[in-house]
Amino acid sequence: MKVAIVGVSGAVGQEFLRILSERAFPIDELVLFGSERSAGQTYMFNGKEHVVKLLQHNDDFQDVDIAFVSAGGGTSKEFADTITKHGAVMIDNSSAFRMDAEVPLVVPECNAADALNRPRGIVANPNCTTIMMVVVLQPLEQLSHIKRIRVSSYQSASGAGAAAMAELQTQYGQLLNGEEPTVSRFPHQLAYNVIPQVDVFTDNGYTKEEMKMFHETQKIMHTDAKCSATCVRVSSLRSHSESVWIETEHPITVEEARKAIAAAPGCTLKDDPSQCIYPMPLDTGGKDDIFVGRIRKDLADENGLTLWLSGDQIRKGAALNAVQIAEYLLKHDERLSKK
Ligand code: 11C
Repeated sequence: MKVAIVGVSGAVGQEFLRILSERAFPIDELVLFGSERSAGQTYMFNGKEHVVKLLQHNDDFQDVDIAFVSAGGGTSKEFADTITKHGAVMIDNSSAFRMDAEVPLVVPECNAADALNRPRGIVANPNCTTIMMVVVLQPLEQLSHIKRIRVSSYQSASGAGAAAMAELQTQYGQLLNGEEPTVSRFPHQLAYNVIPQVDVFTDNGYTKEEMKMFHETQKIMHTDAKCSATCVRVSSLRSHSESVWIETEHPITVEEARKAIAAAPGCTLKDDPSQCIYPMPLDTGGKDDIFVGRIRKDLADENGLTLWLSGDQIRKGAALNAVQIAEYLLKHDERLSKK
């Protein structure tokens, strides 16, 4: 099995190295690709040094079976043909192809089998905020169809990449020293602040991040549920959290919801308000599951349920989900399962 990582120097690229190693993903050969800035850098993988190659339009992907790509939408669009033309499966972490009708958008806990039908050779990995929510909503959808979703997100600096995480940490240091904080990765200072904007605004007053939650949720869950989101950047470093209200066709009790979430793959129930136990980003960073708590009836809607979730945006929100897609393909894809 020959595996490529494109964009290995970024926060998600680095997480790919850790997760592939931790999960003992079967790799005979690993090739790393990056931009001119990172070409020539070296990274260790399973005790062996690997040099980052410059991503170019050539035949470097000739024998690659699976390419994990996390280098931004522009790079994904520009290099998709180069990566897939010899048969490599491109698992793309950018938003470039997510809503393309010929590209499946996959969260294995919801729609793993969609990954088997990929006319363009591409499987898209959804937006992190969407992934976390659908992993938790899927078991509730089994109890009663979810008609409407309202969500407010609390997104950490990690969503904007490694440089943004560094900027947040630098800002705290600068402010402690009485210096003017450097602001370049977010529209405003993030330290000691919350910013009700993730990504840019669209014509309807919602941001692109909020519209991703609307459209991607429908595609992944094969549902007509409408999701209305307010996405907010907060000053946690890693792990996104979300406050979610759902309206279902029939009422779901809190106990039913707790039981379903506790049994669902990819979810951990952490819900004991009497002991102040609920998920928090400080605890969920570095973990694989999405943690769920504060499950309660919605006081404003008798068919409504409300809950809180938190999960590591770089792991399940990005690299882990992509590796799980690849693991599914190794088991079920006609060509890859024979390797
Ligand atoms: C953030 N969710 O927290 C974004 C990052 O569509 O893959 C991921 C953007 C995407 O800033």
